[in-house]
Amino acid sequence: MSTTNNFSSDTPLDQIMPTLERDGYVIIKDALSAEQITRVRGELQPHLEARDGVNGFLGDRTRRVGRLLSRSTAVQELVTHPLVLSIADAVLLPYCVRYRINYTGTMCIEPGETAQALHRDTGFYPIQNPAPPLILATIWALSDFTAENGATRLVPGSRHWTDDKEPTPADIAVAEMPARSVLLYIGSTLHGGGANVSNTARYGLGLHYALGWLRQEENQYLAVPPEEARKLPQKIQELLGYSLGAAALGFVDHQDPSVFLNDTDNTQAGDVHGDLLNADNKLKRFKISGTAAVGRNYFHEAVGGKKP
Ligand SMILES: O=C(O)CCC(=O)C(=O)O
Ligand SMILES: [Fe+2]
Repeated sequence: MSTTNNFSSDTPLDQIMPTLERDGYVIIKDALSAEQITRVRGELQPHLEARDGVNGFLGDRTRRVGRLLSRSTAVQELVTHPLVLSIADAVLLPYCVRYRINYTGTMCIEPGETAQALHRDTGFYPIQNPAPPLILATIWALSDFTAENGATRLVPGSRHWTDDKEPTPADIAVAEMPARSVLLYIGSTLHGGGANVSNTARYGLGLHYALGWLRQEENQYLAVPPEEARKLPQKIQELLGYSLGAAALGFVDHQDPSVFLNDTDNTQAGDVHGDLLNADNKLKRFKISGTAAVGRNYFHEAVGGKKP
C-alpha cells in the first residue's frame, strides 16, 4: 500500500500528532525549498562521490556519508526546522529535559540496490517493546521517493507491537513523497529502505533525535569537535550534546559543558545540575512493559545527607 499520512508544512501540530502517535510516522510536504536542496546536495556532493556502498544492512549500493553537521551548513537549517523541532519536543520532551542528535547520514540509494531489512532504529538499546519513544527519526527527501526508486517502507502501528510480532507484506506501507518532503517516524516503528529498480538514485538524508540520557548512535563529539561546535548556534551545540542531558548528566570538570565549550563565565562551576533538577523531576517516568513504575525521588531525605 502507498501511504496517505501526508500533511502540509503549515498544519498545526495538534493535527499531526494523533497520526504520528497511532501509525508511528507522518510525511510533511514542502518542508524545505528547492534552493535548500541545491545547497545541501552541493555541499555533500564531494563527500558522496568519495563514498561507495558500505555493507549488507547499510547497503552495498547506498552511498552513506555521516558527520553531516560538520560537512554542510545547509543541513544545520534542516536539523533546526521549526515544525520538526516542535514535533520532536512533543514526542521526546515528556521523557527527557533535552534531546540530542542521534544520527546524521545520507541514504543515497543507487539503482540496483535491494530492499533493506525492516528494523527498528531503537534496536541497539536493550529496551523491550512497546516502549515510550526513544528516537524521533527524520528522512528528508532530496529527490522524489517512489515505490520504484526505493522509497522507505514502514509498518504502520508497529511501534505498539511486542518484539516478537512479525509483519506480513500486507502490513507494509510505502512512503512515496515528492522531493522537499520530510518523513518523520518514531524510532520503534518497523521500517527499511526499499529496493531501487529505477534508473535514478533515491536521495534521502537522515537526521535522528534521541532522548538526552541515551548514548548517541553517531558520536557527535568526534563528528563535530569543540573547535567547530564553538562556532555553531547555541541550539545546535545543545543538540550535539554540548550541554547537560539531564541534571548532572554530561558535565565536564563539574561544570555545564556549554560553559566549558564556550569558555564563558565560571559562575556555574560546581553546579552540575544547572537549572534542570526541577524539570527532571517533572518528567514522565519511563515505564518498561511488565515492570511497575515507581515514583522518582532524587534525594531520599529519610536517610539524611546533603542536598544541593
Ligand atoms: O533509506 C531509507 O529509506 C531507510 C534507511 C534506514 O532505515 C536505516 O539505514 O536505518
Ligand atoms: Fe532505519
